[in-house]
Amino acid sequence: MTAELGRIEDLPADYVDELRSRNLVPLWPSLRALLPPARPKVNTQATHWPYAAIRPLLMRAGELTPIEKAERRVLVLANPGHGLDKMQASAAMYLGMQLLLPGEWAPSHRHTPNAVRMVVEGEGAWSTVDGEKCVMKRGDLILTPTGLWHEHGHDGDEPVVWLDVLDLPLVYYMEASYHVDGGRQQVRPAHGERAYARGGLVPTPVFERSRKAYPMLRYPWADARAALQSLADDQPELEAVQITYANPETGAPCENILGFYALMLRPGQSLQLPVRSPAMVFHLIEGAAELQNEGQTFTLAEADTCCAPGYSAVGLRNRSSSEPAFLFIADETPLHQKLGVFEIRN
Ligand code: 1HN
Repeated sequence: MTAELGRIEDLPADYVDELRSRNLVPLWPSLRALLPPARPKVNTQATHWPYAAIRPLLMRAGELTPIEKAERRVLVLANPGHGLDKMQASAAMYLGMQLLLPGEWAPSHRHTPNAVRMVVEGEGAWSTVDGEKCVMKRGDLILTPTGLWHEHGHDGDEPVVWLDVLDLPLVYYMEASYHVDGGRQQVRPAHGERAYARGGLVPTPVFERSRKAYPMLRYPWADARAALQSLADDQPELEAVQITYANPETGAPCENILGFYALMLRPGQSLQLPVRSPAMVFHLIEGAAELQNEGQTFTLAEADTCCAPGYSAVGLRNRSSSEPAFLFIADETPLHQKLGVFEIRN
């Protein structure tokens, strides 16, 4: 059994005052709060952000605030468990819905937090990352890893919206978050998604080895969807039809801190995920789904986003009995694994 420890009130006030005047604090009154028994104190609350609620507010932001006054026109998906002003979805994840209107340009910069974009709607926008022009189509995943220049532009004629996922809360907490502004990037012709278009076949320069830490910056949805579909067809017994967005040179997660995945739920499928330490974010790319977490049930429509805390069970269900459902997932697994705190509890 866990013993009761002494409280701050048990100590003479003059003693506590003297400690504090010397920048000292007794540990024992706070020890149980710092290390709760068996399971951490988790602030992240299961939260659902329906796209039907976000979209009109985002379009209104497009009318209210010109891009020059926003630089990035984003509504942040803030978890109430952390307090909305903290603008975090979980301990390490930030989420935002970004709007770019035809003809707009979001200028080039680079920063220490890692980002990805998951394209939600619209055509004609592009993101230039490290000199590589990445077209944005629904369901595409585009990386902007730490330190790489990135800017967004739009040559089309309809609003384009994407979901930003960053490890900003973690990098900010580490007092390592900053940005640098830059000029327009020189666009280079090469594209990682073409060089690495076939699994297991990796470009092999004879005269020089590519030293790029992030060789592939755009993961087209058409390829990810086809990979899930062939996996499901090839392995009819496979319970979780899931792929990881990986660095094609190393097989490691495509970014250092957060992990990114796509999951297919077969028609009518229910899937109980194991209880794991990292928090997770779910974004429905295609289909109709339901998510259960800690006694709550969220009905997900296309383009809805949801988060679930770590150390809790998540259940997913495809609401359609005839069509598959496709989810984009972001989580804190690479971070937990690198720190040695990753756990699966089932
Ligand atoms: C950022 O650079 C972008 O480049 C989007 O589109 C969202 C949120 C916080 C900090 C930097 C972008 C961001 C961000």
